[in-house]
Amino acid sequence: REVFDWADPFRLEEQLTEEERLVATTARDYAQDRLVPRVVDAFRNETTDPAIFREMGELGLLGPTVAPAYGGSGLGYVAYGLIAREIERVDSGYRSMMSVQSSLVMVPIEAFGTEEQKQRYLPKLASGAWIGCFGLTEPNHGSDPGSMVTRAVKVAGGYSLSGAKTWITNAPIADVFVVWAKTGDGLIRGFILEKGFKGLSAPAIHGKVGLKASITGEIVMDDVFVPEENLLPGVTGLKGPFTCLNSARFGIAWGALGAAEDCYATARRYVLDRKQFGRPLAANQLVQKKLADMVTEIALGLQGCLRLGRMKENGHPPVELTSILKRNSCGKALDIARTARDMLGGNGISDEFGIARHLVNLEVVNTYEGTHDIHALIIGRAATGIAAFAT
Ligand code: TGC
Ligand code: FAD
Repeated sequence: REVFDWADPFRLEEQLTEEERLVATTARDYAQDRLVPRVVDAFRNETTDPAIFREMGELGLLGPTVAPAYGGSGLGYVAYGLIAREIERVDSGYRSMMSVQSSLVMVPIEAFGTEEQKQRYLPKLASGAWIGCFGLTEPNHGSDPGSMVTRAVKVAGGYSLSGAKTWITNAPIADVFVVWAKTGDGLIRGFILEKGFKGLSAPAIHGKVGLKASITGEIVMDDVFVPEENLLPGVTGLKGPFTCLNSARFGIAWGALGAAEDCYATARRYVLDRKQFGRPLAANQLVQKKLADMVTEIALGLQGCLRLGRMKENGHPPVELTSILKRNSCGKALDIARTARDMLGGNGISDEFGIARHLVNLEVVNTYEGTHDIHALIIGRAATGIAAFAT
């Protein structure tokens, strides 16, 4: 009979195209060879190496859904998911850096920008020469971005932006800022700001307990003049930022499972090697059940991600499918990381084994891009027709 593959039970690999397999191998080799050696130190010391963007850009890992005419690779959504999975197998912070650049900055410029904006920004973002960030969340408006108070007042030749965004990935090292603000008519519009614009600053937020290899900051705007040509003309309303989030949340659904796979593989190896009471920990029924639960959730979750990726490549599936998978992957990955941490006993607490780092990272991943419960409410609204979060 055919042999069970503990690392790929449903043979995801076989369901990929030749090109997708190549992308996954490229991303995995890069992540294992270049990111693994850096991650413990980066996490311990809260350092983010901006060179990572250029390295990823050289390998074509940035903007995989963006057209080659603008420097993207045009490989598609499954390729994007596979990249996220391989990078997050090492650390969610590195995936965060990549997915903000690819989905939250490049996607809106390609989808809603002018030809001039696409030519000016996308090739430099794709190569990693420029780093991007995405400002939606405000100090008093996180799950409810529609209530944002950042304002864009029309002035001669452009707009004057005032307000503050917080918890913004990449902000302190960003060259390009995609910022969402309300204009005089109360509509949300997207603006592209550049480092050095007068009145714009991006102080770092320190003291995070998770995602420490990825720098986070605020975006503070004090009457920042933004020329008319830096307005994203192609969209108004929450549809703008949510279109970007659809793409990033899809990547997170794959990425969180990459982190879960690393926890599962580490725990499996550990319980096979480690002996207590005269035999391997893996010989105990309780331990085997934990591994069985892990591989079941990972394998089913990845099949869901692949299915949604194919649907996205063939059309516009309901956005609630992304909520199902973002929520499921993050919640299940968190459970898996907690269980794996326990299976390593005291060693599970050491950052040398990576599991505790995945665990605290996944707490963040479960929160950003829509919390676990907010995605439940999005799915619940679609299932019932009643919006539980509306007044
Ligand atoms: P709602 O009435 O549902 O929608 C308003 C308008 O938006 C449209 N829309 C979407 N369009 C495209 N894609 C989607 N997923 C969309 N969802 C909604 C909708 O059709 C409507 O358009 P129109 O033309 O009719 O006006 O808006 P609501 O205010 O009721 O929404 C509530 C809720 C809870 C669903 C929403 O606010 C939400 O998703 N909140 C979560 C906020 C969030 O995810 N923030 C993420 C910030 S970015 C981030 O975390 C980056 S971390 C990245 C990293 O480091 O990796
Ligand atoms: P709140 O919205 O205040 O929620 C607090 C709690 O209340 C949560 O449990 C939530 O589920 C619950 N809750 C809220 N409303 C309801 C309701 N109606 N019913 C039931 N429960 C509810 N944002 C960006 O714009 N760009 C970024 O690059 C970015 N990067 C981030 C990086 C990090 C490290 C972190 C931590 C966050 C980042 N965020 C970013 C912000 C992130 O998207 C928000 O933290 C997230 O959307 C939640 O918003 P909040 O923190 O204001 O929590």
